[in-house]
Amino acid sequence: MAHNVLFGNIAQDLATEELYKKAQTENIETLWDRKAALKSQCGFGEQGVCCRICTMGPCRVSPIPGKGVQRGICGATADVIASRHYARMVAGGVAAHSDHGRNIAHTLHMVSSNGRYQVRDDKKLLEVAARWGVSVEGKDINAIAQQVAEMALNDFGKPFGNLTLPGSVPDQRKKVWEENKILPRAIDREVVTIMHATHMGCTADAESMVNLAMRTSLTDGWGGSFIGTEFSDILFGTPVPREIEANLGVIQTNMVNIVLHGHEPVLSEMIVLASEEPEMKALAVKAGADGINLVGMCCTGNEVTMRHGVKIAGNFHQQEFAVLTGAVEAVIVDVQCIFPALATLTQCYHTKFITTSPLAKITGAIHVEFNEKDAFESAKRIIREAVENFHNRKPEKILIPQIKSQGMVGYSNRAIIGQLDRVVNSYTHKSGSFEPLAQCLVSGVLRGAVGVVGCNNPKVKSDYGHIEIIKKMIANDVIVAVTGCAAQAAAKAGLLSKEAVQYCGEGLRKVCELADIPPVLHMGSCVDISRILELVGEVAKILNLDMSELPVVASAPEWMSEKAVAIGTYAVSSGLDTFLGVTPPVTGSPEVTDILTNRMENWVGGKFYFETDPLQAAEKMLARIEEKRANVEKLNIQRMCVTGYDELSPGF
Ligand code: SF4
Ligand code: MSK
Repeated sequence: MAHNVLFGNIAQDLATEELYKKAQTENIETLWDRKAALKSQCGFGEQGVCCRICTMGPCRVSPIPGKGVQRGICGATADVIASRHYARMVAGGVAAHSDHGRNIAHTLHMVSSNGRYQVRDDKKLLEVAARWGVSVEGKDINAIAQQVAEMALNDFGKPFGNLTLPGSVPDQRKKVWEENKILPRAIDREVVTIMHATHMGCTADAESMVNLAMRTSLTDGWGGSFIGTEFSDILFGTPVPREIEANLGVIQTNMVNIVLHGHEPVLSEMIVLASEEPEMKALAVKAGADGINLVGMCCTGNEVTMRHGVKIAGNFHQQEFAVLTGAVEAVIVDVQCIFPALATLTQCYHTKFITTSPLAKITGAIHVEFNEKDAFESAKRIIREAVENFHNRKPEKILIPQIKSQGMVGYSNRAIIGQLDRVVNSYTHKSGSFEPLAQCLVSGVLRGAVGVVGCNNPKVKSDYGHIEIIKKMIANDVIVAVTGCAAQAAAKAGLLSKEAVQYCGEGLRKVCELADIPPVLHMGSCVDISRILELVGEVAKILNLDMSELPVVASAPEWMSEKAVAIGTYAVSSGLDTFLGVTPPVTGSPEVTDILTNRMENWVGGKFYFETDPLQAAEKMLARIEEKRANVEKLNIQRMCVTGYDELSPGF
């Protein structure tokens, strides 16, 4: 097999580069080789003008107006084809995130006082019960949890009415959604509506198509993902700040190494619990290891690092490289972002590739079905498979790059408020809110805030986009919230560490030192972008502004999945400009491109920017933040006495 990718060009982090060299020496194929083997990718597909919705096609139409074939056999234009494809991507992403939320809701419904799934955060449950209108008087905590779970599950398929929106949505935003007819209905219904509307012979109008996609996307951010996050916190605990390590150097030579990869915390929580059992540890020692070393990858990695401090092995593009260390006994996966390539790759080593979800069976993997009803026993079975594999290691194949970084994770909104309260004078300031953050934004000590989220994509050198954008933001006093694989990129680059204040502008540095936080806040997994929505919504409410008026933007520098299209669309629909570092497959339609990057702003106050150069993107983000600052600078906010922040808020 030919390796066509030059060393030094694939990833920002040296651990991956080191292992890519090993792959070349051992003649092992990775994503980079498969990317190179594809040579040029299909231009029609890349621009979104290939339709295969019915079997009269596939129809490829010209991306250039007036030149070449302008219509598919049914008469669909590039605008129709590209907008339908975009809407289907949104529906796919919403379905994945929301089904994740649904699974967590089902798990919440299973809680009992003596079972493996229990309510770990009563306070959060009571807050959530209030939002769902569940009366708690005289009820046992498990009964409350079950009723809350039922209410949420009904929101997926209720026949009438709208989605139960969280209280963090400002009234101004709801009005925008009403005016634009994008106030979402039941989650499943919106996904089905897109599948129906994009069927052959339905919507053939780009504006209407994008409008439907926007409504559907909102059921993800403020629905399925929101439920996923809140219910995970109730079940497994609301994250608190903790120090962790990240990168492939967290894999250890003398331990049974188990990579947890995928998305949902239901299985991984049980694996963490089971791995701590003396029986499991004894088994590992008996096998000749010092113990069991769980490490995380992608969003499962984010879930378990936030709640248990499980070390992060890496992000999306490192899943193959973890196996290439030759020291991984098992890769255990549930759903989403799993390379089928792991099945063949793991056969080159002793690594067992274990799938656990009926939704993500992979040819060549060992399937050990995870069953929530006997969750703990399933988890132990899976760990046993890994431990018993330890003796199959081939020492000559082991190479663990000695590269890792330290950083802080676990900044749930409750944790952020807790940090802010440390510097609040409780006599004059209502503690327990984002007010200090709002003040810092108004005064200009913080110029703005940005959410940097999303995946890796081989169209971009891994992590390069994430890191360049984050560095530029913090240098300009813009605080950064990260989730998903962007968060792990930041962790590997040391940007989640409190020492990263050295890269900050003066204002952000002072805020971080006072609140004792890093300038880049790890807020969790991809579904946890709902935490960012909640935070932005609450700050907007404090300032009596709409979310679109805040100096806040979103960025997905290296996105690749349909989920990211859903996220970007709900971010824009929530009023946040969203900067995409990989151009979505719509540019074959000037109409759809114009809607997404221009006209959407007239509808909802936010729009997409397509900018593949991260340095250019960063400049545009800063310019947009400065533009939106006018909305907060005109606010005549009564000066609030906030110890420590006083010196930062001279304008109050
Ligand atoms: Fe071609 Fe129209 Fe069928 Fe699409 S729906 S494949 S454009 S005939
Ligand atoms: S895991 S969706 S590669 S962020 Fe959420 Fe990473 Fe993107 Fe998967």
